[in-house]
Amino acid sequence: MTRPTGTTRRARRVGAGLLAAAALVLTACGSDDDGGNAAADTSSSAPSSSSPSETASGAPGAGATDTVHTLEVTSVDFDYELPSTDLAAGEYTIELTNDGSATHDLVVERDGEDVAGTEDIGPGQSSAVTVTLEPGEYVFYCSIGNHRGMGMEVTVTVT
Ligand SMILES: [Cu+2]
Repeated sequence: MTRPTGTTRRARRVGAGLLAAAALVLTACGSDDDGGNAAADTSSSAPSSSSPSETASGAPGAGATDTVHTLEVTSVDFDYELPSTDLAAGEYTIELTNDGSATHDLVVERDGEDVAGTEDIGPGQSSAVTVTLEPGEYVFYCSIGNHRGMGMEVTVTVT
């Protein structure tokens, strides 16, 4: 009983092989017909020059990830001056320059938590701090004395 079954299986395999061979022949015939079209596609390789555009579109995205923005902030007594309070999310180097006559710093606060801050700097000095700003609301404030209460705080919206 075992041998006949094996024979049957072999027969089926042969049959499958023949079908596969037939399929290969059909495929070969089909590829011959496509040969002409393939040649046409090759000659029209000009449109494939669109690949550089794909590279170009990919470059800005990769660059944006690596870019560290510079945000120049000036502290005066008792306020901050900065180019904009609406920032795009990303990594920033905040450069604080003290144009006031008192010592100041700049602390980056989010949801009541300090996430970064510069050193305390005297008049004419500057200090930088790098921070990653995610979409949300931040407050830049001065942690010296009661400067924050005197108005040295600014809300920054990151989108
Ligand atoms: Cu201050």
